[in-house]
Parts: sequence; C-alpha cells; structure tokens
Amino acid sequence: MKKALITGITGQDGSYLAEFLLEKGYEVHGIKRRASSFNTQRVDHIYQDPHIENARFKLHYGDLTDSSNLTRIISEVQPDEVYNLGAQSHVAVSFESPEYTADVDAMGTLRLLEAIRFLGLEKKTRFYQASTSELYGLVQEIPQRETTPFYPRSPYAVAKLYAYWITVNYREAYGMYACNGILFNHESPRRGETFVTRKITRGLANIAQGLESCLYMGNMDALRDWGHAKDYVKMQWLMLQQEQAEDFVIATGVQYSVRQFIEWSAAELGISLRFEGHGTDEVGIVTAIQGNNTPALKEGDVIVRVDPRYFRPAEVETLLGDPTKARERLGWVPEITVQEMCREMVATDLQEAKRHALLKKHGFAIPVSTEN
Ligand code: NDP
Ligand code: GDR
Repeated sequence: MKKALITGITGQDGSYLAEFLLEKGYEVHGIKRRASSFNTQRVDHIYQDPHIENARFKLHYGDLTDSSNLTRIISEVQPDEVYNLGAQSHVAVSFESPEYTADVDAMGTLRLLEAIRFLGLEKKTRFYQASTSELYGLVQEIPQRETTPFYPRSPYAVAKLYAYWITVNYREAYGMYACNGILFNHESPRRGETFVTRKITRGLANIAQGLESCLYMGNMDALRDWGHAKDYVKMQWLMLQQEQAEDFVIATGVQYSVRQFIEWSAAELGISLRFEGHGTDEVGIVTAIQGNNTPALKEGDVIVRVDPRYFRPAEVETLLGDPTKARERLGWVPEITVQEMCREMVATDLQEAKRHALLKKHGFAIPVSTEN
C-alpha cells in the first residue's frame, strides 16, 4: 500500500486530494495545525478513528515552520509521496504578514525537502510542490506556459518563487523526484470564504436571504482563469506518477473578470444586475428578480459596492494559462466548467443561507461571519 503525506490537508485542495488518494487505495497522512477550535471541517467526513484496525487516514500535529516536527513525521511515516499544499495562501494577507508568509511558503518547502534528504529518502519519496500562476504576476507573455518568465507581485508570490526554484534545485542537485504544478486559480464549495469566488457566492446567497445587505468588492476588472479544485488535484497525483519529474501548468485556457463571476452568481439566484459608475463609485443594482430565492430583495436595491480596502498594493490584473503540455503529456483535460462550478458553489451557499435564515426566523439566530 502506497503512503502519502499531505501538508495543508485541512485546506480546500488537501481535502479533495485526501479523498482522491483514499479512493486509490493509499494510506493517507496529513499535517494539521494546532488551533484553539476544531479546524478539520473539510476532512471530517473521511476521518477514521485511529483505534480501528487498518485505519488509512491519519492526522499528525505539525507546522511548516517547525523543522524537527517535519523531520519526525516524515521519519515515522516514510511516505512514498509528499504533497506540499500547506501555505499562507492568501495574496492580500501576505502584504500584511510578509515575513510569516515567507517562513511558511518558502522556508517550509525547504524544510520538507531537507527532511527528505536528511533522512536518506531522496530516492524513495516523490515530492509535489503547490506552485502558482501568481508567479507570472505582471505577465510577460499571453497565455502563460511553463517557459513564460516569472514576475511575482506580492510577498506570497515571491515566497512561492523561492519554493518553485528550491524544488527544481533539489531535483537537479540530488536527483530527487520533485516537481512543481503551476496551478491557476481553482475553486469549489470548499474554497476559503475570503477568496473572491467564495466571497461572492456566499455573500450574494446571504443577501438574497436577508442575512447581509451589500457585497463590498475590490478590483472587479481582474481577470482570472478559474477551474474546479476536484479536477486539479487529479493532476497533482498524475504529476507524481511519471517516469521523470517535470513541471506543468494546469489551467483551463479561458479567462473571465471578477465582475462576470458576480453576474453569473447573481443569475443563479434569480437576480439580474446592472453595473453603473466607475472606479470606487461603481455599484451593482438589482434590475429584475425571478424565482423565490430572494425574499429580501427588490428591484433598485444596490447590492454591490467597491471598498478600496480590498485593493492590493500591487495587483495581478490578468492571468490566462496554456495547459497544452499537461493535455499532451498527461492526457489531462478539466471536466467541470467555470459556469458549472459557479452553479455548485451558489447552490451550496444558498442552502447554508436558507438554514441560517430559517433559524433566525424562529428566534435561534447564529451570527453569520461577514469579516472578509
Ligand atoms: P487553503 O488556504 O485552503 O489551505 C492551506 C492549507 O495550509 C490549510 O490546511 C492550512 O491549515 C495549511 N497551513 C497554513 N499555514 C500552515 C503552516 N504554518 N503549517 C502547516 N500548514 C499550514 O489553500 P488551497 O487548498 O486553496 O491551496 C493549496 C496550495 O496550493 C497552497 O499552497 C496554495 O498556495 C496553492 N495554490 C492554490 C491555488 C488555488 O487557486 N486554490 C492555485 C495555485 C496554488 P489551516 O486549515 O489550519 O489554516
Ligand atoms: P488570488 O485569488 O489572489 O488570485 O490568489 P483571490 O480570489 O483572492 O483574488 C482574485 C482576484 O480578485 C480580485 N478581487 C478580490 N479578491 C478578494 N480576495 N476579495 C475581494 O473582495 C476582491 N475583489 C476583487 C483580487 O484583487 C484578485 O485580482 C489565489 C490563491 O488561492 C493563491 O493561493 C493562488 O496561488 C492563486 O489564486 C493562483
């Protein structure tokens, strides 16, 4: 039985990858951080009681900032594959906490690679690094492919640049099977609530149900190449099953604006929107309502506004990936379109909003977090 170790198992990708590897028959180990409250919601459905015989899902306390802990876990597990998905992954937050982001995202990757080498596992353990389209930042070529020069635009992207190159370096220096998946944005109903797609689907579902009144956005002109996380974790595995380690761009090859994603999400709820004004004065106004998902709304309501607080000190305006190499060499094509993904995300968030609204109606209001 193959053993995999996933850092970031409690995150969006970690949870889908763990499901995928368990289905493939792997023994799956994951590193979770100590927190003051439960933080395993995304993997609770696959949790296995460690007391049962032959449990194939095991969590270890750890942190990417802690070398001795990482070395001990790798020594205990002796993994065939390590997937380094753990990261301070929020670009805007990396401007607030640049040093911590570098420690986790850049040095954390080095710590893992060194642990594998130090333990003499460099010929046994295959290593996947969660690299990112943010490396392209101020884009030097459209679309972006494996050979496009990097130009990172945030402390997050600069940290990930180090992680990218140290992965290449350990492959070249020590003959390790180590590779980078340069993944473009991928989302799902499990996406963190403060990333733009989830903020939109959750925010609009809450507005439709009368739990919030307005969605405050940053740069709605930003263009992204969005795919579904479920499609993308398959690639992470596939990249470790080749004869030779190589780096791959994973993307859909289509881009849309943040504003378009707002329009689709609103339409899924039966809301037609008109955008008016420019820059920080731009607003989204309800022009028509269909169906019965929006008891709290009426035509003319302003439900989208711009708050400069969400602008970034340096922005990545446009990203568009060219996944030709992945398609030709690994036979990979994304199965879920961005519109299907949007529908799934809105449906999930609407269900949750309806639950909250019902509780509120009967006097059992649970506060809905709107901090984002
Ligand atoms: P998430 O933010 O959902 O998950 C990040 C994970 O990393 C969580 O499990 C988090 O733990 C964990 N983590 C954070 N800090 C530490 C630390 N100090 N030590 C150990 N673990 C830590 O990210 P995604 O699942 O979306 O992304 C997975 C990886 O892929 C990340 O590295 C991200 O940068 C990268 N990436 C993501 C893309 C995307 O569009 N989703 C695109 C390209 C790359 P906790 O739950 O406790 O916070
Ligand atoms: P990104 O994702 O920065 O691309 O990083 P995010 O969803 O945060 O932003 C995408 C674009 O939307 C614009 N935007 C807003 N973003 C947020 N979060 N909140 C807002 O209110 C808002 N308004 C507009 C942003 O400015 C940006 O242009 C994600 C992360 O998952 C990274 O870890 C990963 O490496 C990259 O995707 C690929």
